[in-house]
Amino acid sequence: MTSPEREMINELLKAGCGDFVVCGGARNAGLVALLEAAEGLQVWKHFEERGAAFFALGRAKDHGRPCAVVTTSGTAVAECLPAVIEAHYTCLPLIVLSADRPEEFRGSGAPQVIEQEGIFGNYAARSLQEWDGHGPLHLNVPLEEVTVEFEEWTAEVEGFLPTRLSFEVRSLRDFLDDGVFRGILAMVGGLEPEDREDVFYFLRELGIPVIADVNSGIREALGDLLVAEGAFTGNLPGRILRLGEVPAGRLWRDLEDHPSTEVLSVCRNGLPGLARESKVIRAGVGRVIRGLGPAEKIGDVRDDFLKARPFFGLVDEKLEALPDSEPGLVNLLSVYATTGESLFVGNSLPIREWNDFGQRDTPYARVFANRGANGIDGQLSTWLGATAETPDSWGVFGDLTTLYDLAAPAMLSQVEQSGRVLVVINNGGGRIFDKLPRLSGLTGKQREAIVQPQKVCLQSWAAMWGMDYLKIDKREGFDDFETGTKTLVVEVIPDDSQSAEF
Ligand SMILES: Cc1ncc(C[n+]2csc(CCOP(=O)(O)OP(=O)(O)O)c2C)c(N)n1
Ligand SMILES: [Mg+2]
Repeated sequence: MTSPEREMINELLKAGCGDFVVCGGARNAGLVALLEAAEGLQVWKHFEERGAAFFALGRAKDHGRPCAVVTTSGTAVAECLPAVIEAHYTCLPLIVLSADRPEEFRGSGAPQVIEQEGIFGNYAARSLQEWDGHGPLHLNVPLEEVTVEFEEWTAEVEGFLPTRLSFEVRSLRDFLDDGVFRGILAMVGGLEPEDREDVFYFLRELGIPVIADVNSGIREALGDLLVAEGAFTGNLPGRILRLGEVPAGRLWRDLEDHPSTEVLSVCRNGLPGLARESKVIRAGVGRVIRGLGPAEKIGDVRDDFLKARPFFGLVDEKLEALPDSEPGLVNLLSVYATTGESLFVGNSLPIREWNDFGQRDTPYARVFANRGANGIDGQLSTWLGATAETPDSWGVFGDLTTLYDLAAPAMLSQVEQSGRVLVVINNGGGRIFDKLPRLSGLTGKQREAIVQPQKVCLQSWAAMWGMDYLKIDKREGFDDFETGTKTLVVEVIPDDSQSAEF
């Protein structure tokens, strides 16, 4: 027997998708039932489509192959938009498979009928034929009637073969050759796991200074090459080579106003990440670097920047003097997290503070973040998807970021929980906005509307989802830290007055 449901699933299997997150509904019941009856597929269940789509994005981050979220018709489809956007900018193969009512229902106002066809606009390909595997795909299936199959069957998932990205090494070579005379700084944002080793050895051979974000996965391995971003304020080099995703720090944004610094980006999405003039190579970063062949040391350039090194010394002194400040506690967390198997760093201050204040000696086994559109939505869900099969996983999030994704722990019973640590840095709102110089003159009322201060305690939320809980408001609080078989929520409350001195 063949049904539209069966045909659609077969297409996805051929495209290399063997991982599905299903959300309940009547219109997609045939799809869900078919997937649940299959041998050889991974099927996750969630009731909330926004989180489900981010979870699916996390799965794609984890294994690099497509993962599909399966929704019913109506607003359920629309809930997937934020994750689709994130997948678009990070070039991840997230698939949305949405059940729809037949064409004649469009525009009728009938129950649960919305304009689903093309709802994601330019963010997603609309057919397998136009999909290159480097970003999201939306397949919308109009169903006359729902066909539910009850029999078990065996699914055969084929290999996933995304189109190869360009292979352009010449502009990179030219950029490096010229850099000898102008001074080159490398800025490394998030990297795909398979690119990390190549980037690391390449930078070591070049011997140039590097500002590396924690989600590059190489930050802590760089040793002497790693320099602090703060040291470059007002002291920009002639050239910047950016590898991977857009770096999180201030310096990258400042480049917007410094056109005299030439920038070349090598990244998967081919977007320059700057509105002003710069160059970009759209490519798998590791592949282009391998194509370049052995890199030659760019002799004395590094010496120009050695003066930047002491900057870390100043940071370390402050961390010691202010141990219960937010940076101080983040630093301590960064040491504890080295015992984990993986680390997800949330947006807003967590990723920035980890870059600036995290330990710099021990690389993390696997590191993730969502830096495509810098959203604070879906962060916990993405983390759970990315580490569904990994024990001892650490995720570090802001308080508003956590409050945004309160239903994410619904997935906990389906994922590996042993040694899982969910850290929430509860500084009472979106405190990144207190750091923005442009916002320093706000009145109390204006500040409240932007920072959105809050005073919730996460203990009962932890209990609600069966998670263990530990509250830490000073360094010594870590003495009680112990992971177990259940997820442990660590609510970290920094000392505001110490944080203010940073
Ligand atoms: C979906 C979404 N809404 C709003 C924002 C704007 N935004 C950026 S950071 C932030 C505050 C986050 O607060 P919290 O998670 O507590 O982190 P903190 O700034 O305190 O580190 C907001 C609202 C965003 N990035 N994404
Ligand atoms: Mg906060």
